[in-house]
Amino acid sequence: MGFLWGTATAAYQIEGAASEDGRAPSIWDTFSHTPGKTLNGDTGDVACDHYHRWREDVAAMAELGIDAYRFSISWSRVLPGGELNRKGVDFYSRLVDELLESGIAPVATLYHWDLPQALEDAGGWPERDIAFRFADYAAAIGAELGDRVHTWTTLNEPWCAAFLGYGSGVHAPGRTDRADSLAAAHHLNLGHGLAVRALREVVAPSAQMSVTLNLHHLRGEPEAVRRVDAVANRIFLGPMLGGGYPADLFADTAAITGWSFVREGDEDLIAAPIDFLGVNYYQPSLVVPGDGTPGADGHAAGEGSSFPGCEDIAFLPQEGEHTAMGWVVDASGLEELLLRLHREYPGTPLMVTENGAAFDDELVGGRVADERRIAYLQEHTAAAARAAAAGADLRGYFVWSLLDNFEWSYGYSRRFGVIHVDYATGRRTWKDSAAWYRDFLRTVRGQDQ
Ligand code: PNW
Repeated sequence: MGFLWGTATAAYQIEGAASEDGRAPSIWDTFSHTPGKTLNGDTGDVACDHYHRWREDVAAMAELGIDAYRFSISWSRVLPGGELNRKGVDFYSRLVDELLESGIAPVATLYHWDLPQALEDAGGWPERDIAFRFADYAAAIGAELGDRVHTWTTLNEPWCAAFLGYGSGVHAPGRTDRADSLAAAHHLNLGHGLAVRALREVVAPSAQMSVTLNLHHLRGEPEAVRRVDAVANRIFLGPMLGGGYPADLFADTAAITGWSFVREGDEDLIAAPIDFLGVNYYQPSLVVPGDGTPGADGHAAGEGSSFPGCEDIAFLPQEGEHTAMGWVVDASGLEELLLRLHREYPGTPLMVTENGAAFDDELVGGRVADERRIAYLQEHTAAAARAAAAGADLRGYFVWSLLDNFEWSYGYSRRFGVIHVDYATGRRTWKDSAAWYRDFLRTVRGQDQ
């Protein structure tokens, strides 16, 4: 497998068809339909209607000339009541066939935050049982697609699932209990390890296993950096890459939980070997001792905390250009992050599984002149290349996102796509950045030969 250039999406953000062909509700259906939870009350009911327009979307990917497409599978579409839903599985099976016929490698993520609501009703990620249900789901879908999908990612950004979902509550299911959020993180870790093992039993022996983390690249006061690093990064990196939980994490959060949910043997299960680590990067963070103002972390302020034990640490605004998310544009953070991983976790191949930016795009006369996005992608692909040249074992880079889509609690107000979507009609229009990416890939390939 050579270097993979690609684009990424996620099921709830693009598919729509929320109650079609036997799909059951997920926590994001419930959350987005709860007044006040998403901007303008936006939901993923229709989204980009990718469920019906997938053929057109794959054709666009072929025109872009990407090597690989990173998408996620909706758990509640394929296992709505615990039994395999043939129509739901067939959707992904057709998508995978079309990708392969177009010469595009499918990179499938099992969990991009859309937990079946029935499993949340049974307690959700703070309950241990869910890790085993997740492994059952992995085995079931792996048996269906494993002959054709050779690259698998268990979880997308478990930090967001645990701490935005159960800590600050700005993501589904919108719960705000710090002890629960730490238990959720552990059960996501456990689910990951169990799913890797379950997949290995049913998919091709050569299949690549991975997990994707949104690692926080931290700068600032060293003790603040250490503490945020523990609960944002090493809480996952440690156990998943075989080093177990960091001792400072347990000490820092002792007043919140006694971690009794970590049982003997769990760390061995979580450490199931993976073939590469997926890294999602958008911006660095600047942290210093602070007064614990909620929302000081630059994320929307919920009632709870998205960094348990770090309530007295402030996330400072950073100098420079900002995207429509309010995120600073700083590609040096990506280079430094990749080099840190190379240093601290040697021998773990890396893949940038998401990188991109939302800007206030305007569709004028059939064109979106998104030169700031082009500049962002140029700077970040260059930063990734510098890290690779300095020794990081980088295996791929995926732009977030192929299409404008449902940006979680921001609804449709934030546009990350290289392809513009008119939500009233579903119509797709290439932004200038899509043409840039196509030309960039042609140039890169020319240099490879
Ligand atoms: C990631 N944060 O989300 C997700 O994987 C995508 O689904 C999403 O559309 C994309 O990045 C852009 O936001 C994140 O608060 C959400 O640090 C929040 C954070 C990071 C990533």
